[in-house]
Amino acid sequence: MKSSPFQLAAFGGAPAFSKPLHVGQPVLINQEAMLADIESVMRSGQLTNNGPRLQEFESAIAKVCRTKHAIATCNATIALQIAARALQLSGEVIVPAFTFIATAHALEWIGIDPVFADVDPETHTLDLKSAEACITSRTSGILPVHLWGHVFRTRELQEFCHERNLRLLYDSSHAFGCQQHGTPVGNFGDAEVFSFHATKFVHAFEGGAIVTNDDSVADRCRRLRAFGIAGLTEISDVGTNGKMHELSAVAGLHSIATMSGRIAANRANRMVYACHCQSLNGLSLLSIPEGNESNGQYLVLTVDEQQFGLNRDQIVSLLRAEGVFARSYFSPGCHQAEPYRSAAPGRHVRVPLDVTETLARTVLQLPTGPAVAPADAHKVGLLLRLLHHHAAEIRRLWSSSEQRLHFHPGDPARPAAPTFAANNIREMVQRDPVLREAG
Ligand code: T4K
Repeated sequence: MKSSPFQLAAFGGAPAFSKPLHVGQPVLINQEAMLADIESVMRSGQLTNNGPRLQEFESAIAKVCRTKHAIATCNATIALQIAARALQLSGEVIVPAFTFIATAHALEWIGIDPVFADVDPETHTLDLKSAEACITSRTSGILPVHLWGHVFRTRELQEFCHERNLRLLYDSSHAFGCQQHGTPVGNFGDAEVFSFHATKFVHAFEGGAIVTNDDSVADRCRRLRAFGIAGLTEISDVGTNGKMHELSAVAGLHSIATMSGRIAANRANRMVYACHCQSLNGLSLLSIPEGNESNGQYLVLTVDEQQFGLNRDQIVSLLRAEGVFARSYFSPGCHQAEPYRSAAPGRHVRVPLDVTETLARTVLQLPTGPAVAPADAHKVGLLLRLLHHHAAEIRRLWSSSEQRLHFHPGDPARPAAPTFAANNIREMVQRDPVLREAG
C-alpha cells in the first residue's frame, strides 16, 4: 500500500487499481440464464410492442413497488415527459436545481419551463420553503427527486400540493427498491418515474418506468407511450414512441431478480467506507434519512476543504489517477446549464440556490456495488487517509505540476496532453527544501 504522496499515480506512481472501479458499473449476475432468455425472445418473433417479457417486467416492477400500475419505457427521460403530459402539466413546474440535467430537460423539451428551487443540505432533496417561493399563477406541478434514493418529507409535499391544487410527479430514477417507513417508492405523489439505465440499481441496458395507483393516469401513459393509439384504428392523443423492447425487459427481469445481493454488497461497502470516514476530518459520508431503507446505489460524500486539506475536485482527480473513478454528480447545478443560464432573469431562477451551489462544489460519489469488493473499498479508504495526512505536501506537488498530472490509462476523461515524467518529480523534490524533507 502507498505510504508517501510521491507514490501517488497522479505524480507518476503506479495506479492502485489497474482495473478501474466505476460509479454505477452495470451488473447482470446470471449471464447464462439471460443469454438463454434472449435466444428465446429471438425465436419467438415478438421483439417489442407490449410483448410477454415486457408485461412480465411490468408485473415485477409493480410487485416491488406494491403499486397498481407500472408502465415500462425506453428510458426515464421519455417516461418523465409521458407522465408530465398524462398529468397535464403545463406552464411552469418546480424542480430541484441539484439533480441530473434530464429532470429539467425532460420538461423543457415539451415546452414546460422548469423553475429551480434549492435543496435541503442534509438530504439533498427539494426544499419545500424554496419551492413555495417559486410558485406563480403559471405553476402546474412539482417534480421533486428522490436524489441518491433519499425519500424525505413526502407527506408534507403531498399536503402542500393538495392545498394548492398542484400535481406531484416524482423523479425516482435513483430510488428503485427504496422505502420510507415501510412504504416502497412508487406510492408517493400522482406518479413516479424510475430509470433503468445501465448505471442504475436495476437496469435494462436502457429503460425506465412510470408507476402509479391512478387508473386513468396509467391508461393515459400507456397510450402516450405508443403514439397515442387507443385501438386498432383510433388515435386519441399526441403520443410518442416510448416503448421498451423485449430484450431490455429480459435484462430488467434478471436485474430485479438479483436486487437483494446488490443491496447486501452496497451495505458491506458502506460500512467499510463509513469506518474510514469516521476518522477523517473534513470527509463525511452522507447519512440515509431516518426511516429510509436504501438500495445503497450511490455512496455520497461531502468534502470540507479547510478540514481535509484538499478540495473535492483535487480528491476526485487524485483518486481517478489511481483507477478509482469517483464522480462529482451533479456539478454544476442545473440552473448553470444552457438554456437556463442564459434565459431571461426570473424565468428559471427566482430564489437563492445557495445549498445547490455549495453541494455542486463539495459532493463526490465513490464506487460501490458488487463489482467493488469490501477489500477494494478498504483500499480506497487507505488512499483517502494518505491524501488527508499528506494534504500539505500534495498541494505543493500539485501546484508545481498542475498542467502535467498523470491520468489513469483507462480514464475516458483524460486529456491528450503530455503527462508528468517521474524524472521531473525527482528534480522538483531536489529543488524544494520542504518536499526534500518530506520525501
Ligand atoms: N433523473 C435523474 C435524477 C437521473 O439521475 C437520470 C439519469 C435521469 C433522470 C434520466 O434517466 P435515463 O433517461 O438515462 O434513463 C449517467 C447515466 O447516463 C444517467 O442515466 C444517470 N442519470 C446519470 C446520473 O449518470 P454518466 O454520463 O455519468 O454515465 P457514464 O456513461 O459515465 O457511466 C458511469 C460509469 O459506469 C462509467 O465510468 C463506466 C461505467 N459503465 C457505464 C455504462 C453506460 C459501464 O461500465 N458500462 C456501461 O454500459 O450518466
